[in-house]
Amino acid sequence: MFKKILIANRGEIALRIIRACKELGIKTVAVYSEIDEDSLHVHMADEAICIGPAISSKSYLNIKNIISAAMITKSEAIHPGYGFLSESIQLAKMCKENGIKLIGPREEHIKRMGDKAEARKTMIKAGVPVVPGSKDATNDPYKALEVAKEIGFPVMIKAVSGGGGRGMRLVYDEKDFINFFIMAKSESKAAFDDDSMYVEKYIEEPRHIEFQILADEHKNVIHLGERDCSLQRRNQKVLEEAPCSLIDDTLRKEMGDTAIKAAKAVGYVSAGTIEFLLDKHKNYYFIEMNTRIQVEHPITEYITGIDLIKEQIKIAYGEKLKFTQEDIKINGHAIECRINAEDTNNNFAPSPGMITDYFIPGGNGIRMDSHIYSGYKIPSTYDSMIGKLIVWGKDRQEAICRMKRALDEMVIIGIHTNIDFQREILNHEKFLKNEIDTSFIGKEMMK
Ligand code: MV4
Repeated sequence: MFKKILIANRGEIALRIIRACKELGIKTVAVYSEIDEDSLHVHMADEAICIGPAISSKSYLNIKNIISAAMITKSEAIHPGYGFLSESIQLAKMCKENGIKLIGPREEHIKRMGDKAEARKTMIKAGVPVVPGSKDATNDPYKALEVAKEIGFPVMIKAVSGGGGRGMRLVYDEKDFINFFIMAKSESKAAFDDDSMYVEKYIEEPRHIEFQILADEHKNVIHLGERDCSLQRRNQKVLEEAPCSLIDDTLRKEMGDTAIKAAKAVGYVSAGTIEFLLDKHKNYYFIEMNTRIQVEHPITEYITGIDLIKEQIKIAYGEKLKFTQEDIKINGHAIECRINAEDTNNNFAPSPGMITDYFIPGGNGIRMDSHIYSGYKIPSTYDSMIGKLIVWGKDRQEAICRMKRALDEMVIIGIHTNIDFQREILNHEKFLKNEIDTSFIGKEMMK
């Protein structure tokens, strides 16, 4: 097994990876920016190296400094976590050139799945259902309009280099298409330096369902069930749950087999996520593949009993998966509430600052993945998520009840948080009746 791993991330996911390494007997190296000098991952790691100033481009996105830190500390592998460099082709390249193992997918997988139009083509060839839409990408609004007219409005304009909702635009009426396309294309050019776009039929009020995949370097590929990530605000997930109560065992097997087919079509290795849209008639369509560990991975860990970060590390070391698809059993129901330092009464504005008091909920089936502590100063430099509260229950009702109790116990003094917003969701009649889809937060919670 690896002797030392460098964690190229910060916050709760850096802690999460350090904890998995410690349990595997692996030494850890933390990297941190100047403003993160007192962050918990720095104190928890065996070694820590400052890689630059607060601004991400000069620290957590600074590939040269991260590779140098790995060389200086003789780290055999780098775990990028999620966000930052977790889907960076350049990091994958530099790791390969320097004989450092990147714990995650290979460069060609990141490239192929990072191009969302290419990913569609790969899936069509593999017989994976995709949303009706463009065969090829284009930056020509009139060519795109022809595709839109063929598939029929409403349509979704998407950026080839986008993903996660970035560079996406919904168009209901043909008369708006050209202008919306030109705007989306220029946003994509500005954000990703790529103005290639594609068009899909808009799936009305779908569920956003993602299947967790584990694939080793010996062509073994399994799925660990699904996560329902439909509750999103401005394409940021707010609350996720597993399993999705709309999916019965028959549909789960069918969608899981399709997710495995998608991963095999790519020749994928490591942990990955196949994203589907599930419509009201239970038709499902591939939309994206994420080639990284995801924020919401703990709810899958809770219902399957599998430590996904440890599995990623073992796969990267070349080990075979120790279990087959038949070994994977979904037990109970898990919910994750993202805890953000934001002022929900002030348009969810970030709320950085000093945490003067902090009490973590406890008891049966409660997990709090967070790097905050009493006396910790939340910087304004990075995103506002300060932790994830995850609960497990024998069924959805018990999980909801437990989550409400945990949110009531949680104390975070000194900053604003979205805890009350989470509580409102959990008390909402439509949520309790599981009558939710991707429009729920926009329609029901932002009135
Ligand atoms: C869609 C869609 C409906 N139809 N594509 C959002 C993020 C990215 N993973 C893809 N997403 C979607 N793609 C088609 N053809 C609905 C979503 C979607 C969504 C859209 C608007 C507001 C919230 C959303 C939450 C999840 C998924």
